[in-house]
This record gives sequence, C-alpha cells and structure tokens, in this order.
Amino acid sequence: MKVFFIFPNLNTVEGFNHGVADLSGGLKAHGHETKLLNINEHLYPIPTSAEILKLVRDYQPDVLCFSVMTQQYKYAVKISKMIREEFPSVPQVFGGVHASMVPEEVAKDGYFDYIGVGECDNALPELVDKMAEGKDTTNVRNIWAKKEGGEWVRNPVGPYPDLKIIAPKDYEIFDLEHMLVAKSHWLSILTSRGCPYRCTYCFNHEVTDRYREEGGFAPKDYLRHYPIETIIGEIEDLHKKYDPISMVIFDDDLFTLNKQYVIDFCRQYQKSFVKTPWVVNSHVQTFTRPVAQAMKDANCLIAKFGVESGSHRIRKEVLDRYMTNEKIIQAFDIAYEVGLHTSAFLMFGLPYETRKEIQETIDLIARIRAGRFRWSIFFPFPGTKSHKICIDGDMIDQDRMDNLDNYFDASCLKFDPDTDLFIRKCQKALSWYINAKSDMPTADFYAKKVEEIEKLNLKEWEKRALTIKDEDKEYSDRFLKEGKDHYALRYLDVMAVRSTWIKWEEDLEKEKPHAAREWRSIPAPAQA
Ligand code: B12
Ligand code: SF4
Repeated sequence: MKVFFIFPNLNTVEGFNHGVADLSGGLKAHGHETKLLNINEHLYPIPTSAEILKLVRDYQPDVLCFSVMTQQYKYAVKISKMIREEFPSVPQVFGGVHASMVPEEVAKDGYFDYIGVGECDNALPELVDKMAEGKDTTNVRNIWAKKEGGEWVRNPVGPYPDLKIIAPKDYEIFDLEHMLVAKSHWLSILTSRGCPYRCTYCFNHEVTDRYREEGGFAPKDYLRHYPIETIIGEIEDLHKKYDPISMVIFDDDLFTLNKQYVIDFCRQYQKSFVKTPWVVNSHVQTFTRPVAQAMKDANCLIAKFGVESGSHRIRKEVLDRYMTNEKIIQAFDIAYEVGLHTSAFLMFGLPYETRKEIQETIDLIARIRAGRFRWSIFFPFPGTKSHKICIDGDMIDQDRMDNLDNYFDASCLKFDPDTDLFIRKCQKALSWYINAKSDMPTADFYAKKVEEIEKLNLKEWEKRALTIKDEDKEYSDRFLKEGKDHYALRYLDVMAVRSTWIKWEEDLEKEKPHAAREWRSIPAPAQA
C-alpha cells in the first residue's frame, strides 16, 4: 500500500517528527511504501491547495495519514476536506498528540475515517495490512474506526510498544539533508519515551491515565529506553550520511531520568567515532553530580531544564511541579561546576498567576544565571489538567484561544488589565527585566529601560513593542564591544542568550568559519 503522511507544522519550529519516522519505519517493515508532505515555512514555501492536490494526484496514495499537534488541527482539517473532495475513497487516518489528547472531539467533528490514539507503532501497520488484505479494519487496538452512518468503534489502546524490538526509524522519509541545513546542522534524536511526572500543562498524565484505564497498563511501563547500541548506531549512521552534523539534540522529555542509562550511554558515546557535542532536556530533581560529570566527559554542551515558574505556589498549586527553588538553584550550580552551559524554559501568564509571581520567575532566572532562557506564554492544551483548571475558573477567552496557533504571541486567558499589559511587555522584553535584576555590569542600564517601558500604557506599549528587537540588538552590539555581560535576544524572538556564549560563537566563526564540527575543540563557556 502507498501511505502518504501529512505533517502540518506551520508557525512553529522546523522540527523533526519522531512519530512519523517511527510509523514510516514500521510500515516499510511491513512492505508498504511511504511519502511525507512536511509543511513548515522555515523549510519550504507553504504549498498552495493546488500544489497539495497535485502531490496527492501524482503519488496516488492508498491511505492518507495526518500527524497533528493541537495548534495545527484546524489547518489539518482544511487540508483533509480539500483532499476528500477530489479523492473521496482514499481513507484518511488522523493521529499524533491531538488525537491522543482529545479523540472524542476529533470523532465528533467527523472529518477523518480513523483516529490513532496513543502510540501507534504496532497499530498503524496492522491497520494498513488489513486494508491491503480487505479485512475488517474496525478491530485494531489504538485505532478508532468510523463505520458507515458515522458511528465510531472506539478500540482501547494496546500495550506500550517495546522499543527494544520496534522497526528502525525511517529518517529517510524526511528530507534530512535539507532539514539539517535549516537547523544549523543540529540533528534530533530520541533515546526514550515517557516521563514519570504529571505536570498539569503537559500531555503525559493524560497518556498514562488512558493506558491505565483502557488497558490496565502501569504508568511505570510508559518509561522506555531504546537500547544504547541502537541509538549509537543511528547516530553513527546519520553522521556517515549527513556530514557535517554540528550538534546532536536529544529530544527526550527527560534524558537524565535513569542515572545508570545516562552513565552507560555516555561511556558508549565516548567510545564512538562520533565526538559531536550534544544537548539534552534534564530535570532538576534527577540532575546529580555523577550524571552531570558523565555528560560533560562525553562532550555534552548544554543541559536544558524546565524551570517554568519561580513561584513555589504556582509550581505546587497550578503546575503540579514539586521542586523547591533551592533544588533548581542546586541543579544549575552542579551544571556550572562540571562546566555545562545551561538553558531554562519559562512560562508566564499561568492560571491564577499574579504580577508579583511573574516577577519571582524573573528574579529566579537572574539568580541562577542560566546560560540562556526561552519563554512561552501559557496555553491550555485541551485534555490537560491545566485546561480543566482554566475551564473551572472560567479563565479562557475563547475567541483569543481559537485564533492562537502558537504559544508565544499572546495569552488566551482573561487577566486584569495591569497583569495583561505586564504579560505583553514580558513577551517582548523579558530579557531586559532579567538583565535589570541580575548582578551583571549592564543591570543598571536595563533597569532604566525597564523603568521606561513600565510607564507605558497599552497603546504606547503597542508602538514601542515594534522596536524592542532592534533596540535589543543595538544595545547588545554595544555591550559586546565593551565586553560587558548581558543577555540578548538570539535565534528566536523568545530566547535570550548570555553574551559570553554569543562572544564564544562569534570567535569560533571568525576562527573556523563553517567548520561546525571543530567547535568541540574549543571549550564553551558554562558560566561566567
Ligand atoms: C520531541 C518533541 C518535540 C521535538 C520534535 C517534535 C515532533 N513533532 O516530533 C521538537 C523540539 C521539534 C518539538 C517541537 C514542538 N513541540 Co514538542 N514535544 C516533543 C516531545 C518531548 C516528544 C515527542 C515524541 O517524539 N514522542 C515520541 C513519538 C514516537 O511519539 P509521537 O510523536 O507522539 O508519535 C506517536 C503517536 O502520537 C502516534 N502518531 C503520531 N502521528 C501519527 C499519525 C497517524 C496517522 C497515527 C495513526 C498515529 C500517529 O504514533 C506515534 C508513534 O508511537 C513531546 C512530549 C511527549 N512526551 O510526547 C512534546 C510535545 C509533542 N510538543 C509539544 C509542543 C507544543 C511543541 C511545539 C508546538 C513547541 C513550540 N511552541 O515550538 C513544537 C511544535 C513542532 C511540531 N509541530 O512538531 C506538545 C504538544 C501539545 C499538543 N497538545 O499539541 C507536547 C505533547 C509537549 C507538551 N507540552 O505536552 N517537540
Ligand atoms: S517533567 Fe516535562 S515531560 Fe514530564 S510531565 Fe513535566 S513537563 Fe511533561
């Protein structure tokens, strides 16, 4: 069978989709053929409707498979309807995070013929096999099937797929060469699936609840690692095929969860011919000194942490994140002691968050002196506990939510005007607020800038907001020349990077232009 994947991925990062790579690998192992339409403006011009239809016409698929996150749902539906008009008999399967979170809503909308719920590595090949053999397709675990008349058969999920035996990922379905160039030669890899925590804004608690309720599968079984040899093999193969790779980015929810796995992995990585620096998501609760040291010894460059909020109350009462500020500070200190650069993820505009509590986040980031930080404005993903918190508190401005296709631009929660304005200011100028609270030599300068913008009302701010990015660059260029430490916007509009790193990167570029793989030979700044 010919299976055509569509990955709508607009107005967001040009990410690799591990789910599609896994599913395509599984389908190929069952003898099927696959193709992907990866729609992302950073990678390719956005295809017109006519171009999408032509692609489908040229490929003549037997099945269409959509892999979709929540904020892409509306766009996916638009494409689905358009294809359906010309190809009414090609079955359409809808899967991905949105399907797993709110399958009932997708079923109610009724646009698709099948909905994949949860991890479909075994289910999708089984479904496509059955289609090929003309067998009954309404009894596949993890797959909801629409019968004639529109009624749905809701099959329960099957066991979590065993990562030790699933088919190899199909990296080739992506135009990886092209993607790597667009992503500064950063290669995404996944070494595990699952997370034991239950943060209210994340989809993991919903996944484990569904697997427990529908199949009796224990939450602990959600956590799985690929065998280390498999991952090292993948990384080595990809290095041989796609040269140069400047950084390996491990996309796992939580790379440092299993201490022994990390230590063993680091040992194996050191033995490999691949010496590329790497980046991981870590967790302050599981980031111990031996783990950090093993990572550093194996050429890890950046450890990223979800800090999210500096307010203990918000973390505990709204986010279900039970770490203390001391624990957060300790994790960052460990990273600096062993020489790792750090990155902190932050969120603001959280349910019931006050202006004072947002300020606590600013203070904490200034205190821990993260190497970089990236922020987002809270978005209540349907199906999560945080969404329920917002519904129960009547906090969602539905119009705003319906028109938001990302979680960077604005809040869709109803805040009082003062907090709302503060959120808007932080959205553009968070790094100025953090610089102002830091102990860096530029703190006074940024404190004056903050004072300036704090005086502006909404209308005045809307005008000033347009110049913040250029102003930030101007100040940063000046301070870089003067050798004065500060954070500046870099890479994204919602990321600020410490000037020690910016300077390091600039020096490297001067010294070894484009010799990305050589970067490792010059130690990166962990912390000034
Ligand atoms: C790795 C990762 C990334 C990577 C890679 C993204 C990717 N698409 O693979 C990067 C860094 C690029 C990324 C970016 C973003 N991410 Co992200 N990411 C993750 C993370 C940590 C793991 C995803 C993963 O690879 N899982 C393992 C694979 C195998 O699972 P999977 O992709 O879900 O695929 C399985 C099933 O969904 C299903 N399936 C998938 N597609 C299809 C299609 C069909 C037809 C069928 C039947 C089944 C099916 O079968 C697959 C195999 O088992 C998850 C959290 C998590 N634990 O999943 C967040 C998560 C998916 N990300 C999230 C978000 C919000 C984003 C961003 C929007 C963030 C941003 N603002 O930039 C962007 C969006 C980019 C994009 N559209 O891909 C949210 C999504 C929430 C939602 N309800 O939509 C999650 C769930 C985290 C959270 N907040 O809860 N992300
Ligand atoms: S620790 Fe990260 S991946 Fe795990 S539940 Fe919380 S937000 Fe999700």
